[in-house]
Amino acid sequence: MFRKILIANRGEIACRVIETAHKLGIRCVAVYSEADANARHVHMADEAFLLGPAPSKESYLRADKILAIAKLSGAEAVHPGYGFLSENEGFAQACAEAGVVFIGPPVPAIAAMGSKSAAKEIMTKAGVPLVPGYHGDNQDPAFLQQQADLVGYPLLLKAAYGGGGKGMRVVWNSGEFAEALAGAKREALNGFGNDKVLMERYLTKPRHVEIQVFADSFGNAVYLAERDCSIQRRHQKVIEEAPAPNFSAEQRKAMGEAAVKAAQAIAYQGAGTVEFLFDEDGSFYFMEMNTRLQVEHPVTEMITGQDLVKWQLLVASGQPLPLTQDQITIDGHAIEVRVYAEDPEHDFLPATGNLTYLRQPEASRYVRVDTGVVENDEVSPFYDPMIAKLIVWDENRDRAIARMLRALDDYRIAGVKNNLNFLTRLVEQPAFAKAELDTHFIERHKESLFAPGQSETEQASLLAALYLLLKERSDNVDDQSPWALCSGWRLNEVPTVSFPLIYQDETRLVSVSSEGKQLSLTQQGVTTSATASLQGDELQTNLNGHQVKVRVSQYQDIVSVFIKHQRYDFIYQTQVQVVVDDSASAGSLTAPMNGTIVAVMVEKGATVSAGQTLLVMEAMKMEYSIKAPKDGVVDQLFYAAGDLVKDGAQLLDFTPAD
Ligand code: MV4
Repeated sequence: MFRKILIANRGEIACRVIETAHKLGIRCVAVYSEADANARHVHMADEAFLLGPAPSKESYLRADKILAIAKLSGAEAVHPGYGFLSENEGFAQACAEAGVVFIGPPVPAIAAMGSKSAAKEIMTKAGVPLVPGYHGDNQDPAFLQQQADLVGYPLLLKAAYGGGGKGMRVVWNSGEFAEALAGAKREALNGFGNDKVLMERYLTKPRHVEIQVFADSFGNAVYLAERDCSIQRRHQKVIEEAPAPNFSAEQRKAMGEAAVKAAQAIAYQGAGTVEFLFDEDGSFYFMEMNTRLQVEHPVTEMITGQDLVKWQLLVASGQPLPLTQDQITIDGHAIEVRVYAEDPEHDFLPATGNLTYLRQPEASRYVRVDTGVVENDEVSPFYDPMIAKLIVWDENRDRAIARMLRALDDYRIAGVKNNLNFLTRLVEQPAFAKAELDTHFIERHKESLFAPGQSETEQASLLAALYLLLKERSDNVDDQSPWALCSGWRLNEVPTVSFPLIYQDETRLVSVSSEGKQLSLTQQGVTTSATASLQGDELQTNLNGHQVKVRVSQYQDIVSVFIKHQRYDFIYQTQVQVVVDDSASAGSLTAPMNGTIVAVMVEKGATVSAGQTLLVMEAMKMEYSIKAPKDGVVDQLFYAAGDLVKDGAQLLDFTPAD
């Protein structure tokens, strides 16, 4: 086994690889860009080297630098993770030439799968089923039209060197073909520098089912069940699960054996994935083979109990596969969702920013979180905005869904827009429970997936106000200053304290008054009686007899209330108006709480009018304006800016005009 490896990647997959390597006693060398100097993968590694500036081209794609670092650090092998250099033939070749083991398939196997049409040619010869179509070299438009008419419609044009669904065109009838062909060729040339296309019968409602395969250098090859990855949007997987629902043992075996045949046809070694389209009638067709460890490998690990990174390390170091086909069994059901920094409400625009608050569900035998970030990390615009993969396992699919919903509830992120709420809606879809899966799932259910949720803004703003109130109180209690000896807030001396909270550009005013522990909240004329306690980020409240427990986080002036996987962000304006009760203030004005005088707005002897601000006080992060209750004269001022005042202290002498 290797003593030391280099991980040529970042984020969750770099962390994932380091975890297994460390379990096996292997030292890890990380590489990082300037944006990742403090990243989790760097901290987890035993040593780390700077590659260069943040853009991938200047860092994680610098094959030359990475190899030089491998040599320099004495790493015997390089794990490329997924993305970046993982399927780069040139890099795998350069590793071989430098005497560093590339933890992946042999160079010719990567090369064989690089061209879709060449891959299909190989698979045809190997007897792996393909969608009927044409994928030959003759690209003459008239010839292709002829072939298209033979294949029949609807038909799909694909770029031979394409990927990710780019350069695909559906052709519904013969008359549309010529124009679609020209378009597909143009797109293929622009996108992939080669205008070769292939065509296939178009399957209108397929499932994406892929097989995990593994092969060693002794000619052994096995499959580790399948994954259903049908729930995608724009060729980005969103949910993956294993095993594929409603799959018979016979189907699993047939597809698994076809995948192994595919791997053997290209003398594969290491971890690979063979993708199939699975048609409604139960037939399946080879689509492509991914020559890397995939993002969604954890669902396979959860149902097989195997560590696929360990398998990769074993095979790459020249050892045989740890299990034979007969020894590989599946147990239960696993589901993975990809937690992304993105805005589902705005066409899934990638989001960036600081993860000001990040709470993950607790890991257990049922719940796994694969992530490369920690609280306060930045989601930068330079890389894939995936925050984490949330994976659950249970005895069956129904229970796994329940686990997932609970885990999503326990996942809380503030500071960056994310898809947690969208994922919850997906997993909650009745059609998902019924496993009515195909590649059009999201499109088909978009109405309910994007319907405006039942808004609980009213309740959220009450909770935000309660949080701020209790936070203030506990901050005062924790205070080591002499103020801590005083009774803290005596809210009953404040006729009304208002919390102005801005929610989606609208200000909501929540007024709070208290009598001992009993609080009274008023918002838009509606009064709610409440009691509340705050422990860390957990706010427990009783609102008109309904006990609720929610989590609240605050970052600077943003207060985030989490109610049922929905996040409500309020901007808390710290300028607060204290409406002083007339009768109580005849002759003098007193401090409504312990605090600091921020500004004295009038001079001794000044004639003032009712409502005019006389003093501004600050208590924790809030400012309070002390206003003249009536027209009158300020006879005496007792404090200056910067002075500390105690709750109840007389601030000034005031003589009303009448
Ligand atoms: C297809 C197809 C229907 N019929 N081929 C999309 C990405 C590329 N790897 C293959 N893709 C498809 N090929 C035939 N003959 C439908 C898709 C497809 C798809 C496949 C898997 C997962 C999601 C998809 C979303 C749209 C289209």
